[in-house]
Amino acid sequence: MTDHQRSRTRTDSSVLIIGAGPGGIAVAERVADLGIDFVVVERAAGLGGTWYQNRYPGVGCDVPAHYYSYSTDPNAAATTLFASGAELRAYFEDHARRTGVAEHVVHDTEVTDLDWEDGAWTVTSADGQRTRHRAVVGATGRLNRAKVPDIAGLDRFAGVLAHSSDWDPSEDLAGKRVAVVGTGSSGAQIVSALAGTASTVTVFQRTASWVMPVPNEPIPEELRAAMLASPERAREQYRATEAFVRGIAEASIDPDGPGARARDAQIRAGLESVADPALRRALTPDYAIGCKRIVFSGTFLTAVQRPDVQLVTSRITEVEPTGVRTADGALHEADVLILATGFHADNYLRPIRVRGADGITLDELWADSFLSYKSVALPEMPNLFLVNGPYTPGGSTNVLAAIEEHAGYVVRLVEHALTEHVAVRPDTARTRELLEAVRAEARRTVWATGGCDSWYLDASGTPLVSPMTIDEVAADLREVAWGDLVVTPV
Ligand code: N01
Repeated sequence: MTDHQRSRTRTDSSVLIIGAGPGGIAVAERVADLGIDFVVVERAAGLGGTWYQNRYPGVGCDVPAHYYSYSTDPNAAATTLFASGAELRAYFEDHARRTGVAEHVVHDTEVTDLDWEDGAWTVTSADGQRTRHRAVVGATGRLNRAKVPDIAGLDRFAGVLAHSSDWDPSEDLAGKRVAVVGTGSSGAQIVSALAGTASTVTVFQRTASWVMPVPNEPIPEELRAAMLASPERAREQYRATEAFVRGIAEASIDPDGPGARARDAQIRAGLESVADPALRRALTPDYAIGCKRIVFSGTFLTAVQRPDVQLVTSRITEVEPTGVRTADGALHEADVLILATGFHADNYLRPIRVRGADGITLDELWADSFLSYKSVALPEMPNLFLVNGPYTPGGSTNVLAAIEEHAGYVVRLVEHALTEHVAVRPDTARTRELLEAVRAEARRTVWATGGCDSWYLDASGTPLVSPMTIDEVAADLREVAWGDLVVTPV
């Protein structure tokens, strides 16, 4: 962080955006284009959200870089098919600087309370500062509150212990005995990166993941140079990659289609390549492909076959000072323990305390279900909007593409609220009606019927992700359905 950033402070403004990750930057850029005054608050010291926060070994994105970028600014600088965390951080930082958004970000500021009072939001941060804003946009992301498992003895571990998202990259793992809990996307990336560097890697698998074995090929230098030289060529590449990714992503919601058959054949062929039948059996999930998010990795299945990598499927009973004890009685000694155990994916804006119209809180609003209008607005919460809110499309999709649609729509509502001096919120009954349709459809998808548990699901087992395609989201958000909204003067 520069001193310039450190000295910036938050002041009253028309719009406050919470989060300077991919979502917050997308919203800020559009608000700035309209000449509206705004501020972005970010709890971290830098830009990029998840890509700023996550520094674990091997961190990267499982959506190809040429598509995992803003459609107006494809990532031409990426050096590999799937960009590393560092390249993504650089991309989002660079985009925020070039668009001027970075100048509006106040770092190291964690919002704790949002209170709707006298036609505007009072925003309180952890340092006690309060500011007033006519509209607030929550762009807090979904996967940023670490889920630390409740394993006995964790606090007694004598070595280095960290959740994947809190990993300190200056930690040298060469020659260390590393234990990794979890085999989701993060765990698979960590194991792949450490195999051959650490002296041993022990990976604790509670549930196997289906793995799509796509190699992370370098981007040919001629293509990279052509994209850097020509925005038109970069956009062409974005579109081509978009078509490829959507084919795979949409297989989750059309499990009988040709896309799903091709996807499944590739996944099963990868598994067949595991030479040891016992290891292959251990790595074979007992639920439908696509039920949990598929792990995209061209290296994980190779890594777990190495002699210095051990896959442990016996249940963890306890962590002891020197290692991890499993139900079969074995103690797996380790110098380092990395918890790749996922996130509290149903937090959304929380733990921010939100108090809307007539004092209703977000926890009260969400007591039965995650009531939200088209993932972007909340009943009873005037002029509070979201990107990547509940029921954003899921399943190997490119969340950035959904975020762009959300940002465009939200900014239209913000502009209307500010120019007309009104408060905009969705009608509660209409929101409930629309949501029930989404939830009923989501309950028919593989995420709910595939025989697994995952971070897609709410406590009732209903997916919190929508089975809509990006095109359907775009069509749904093309026009503002004013009849669904309650608009009152402020
Ligand atoms: O987390 P996860 P993640 N004992 O929740 C296991 C995105 N992401 O950080 O399946 C033993 O998927 C748990 O086991 P089980 C991406 O969307 C993207 O890996 O619950 N094991 C599971 O194996 C991804 O889907 C990239 O039985 C325990 C693992 O920990 C999402 O983030 C990269 C346990 C958690 O898997 C989350 O991925 C990384 C316990 N007590 C992440 N508790 C990209 O490439 C949990 N587990 C974009």
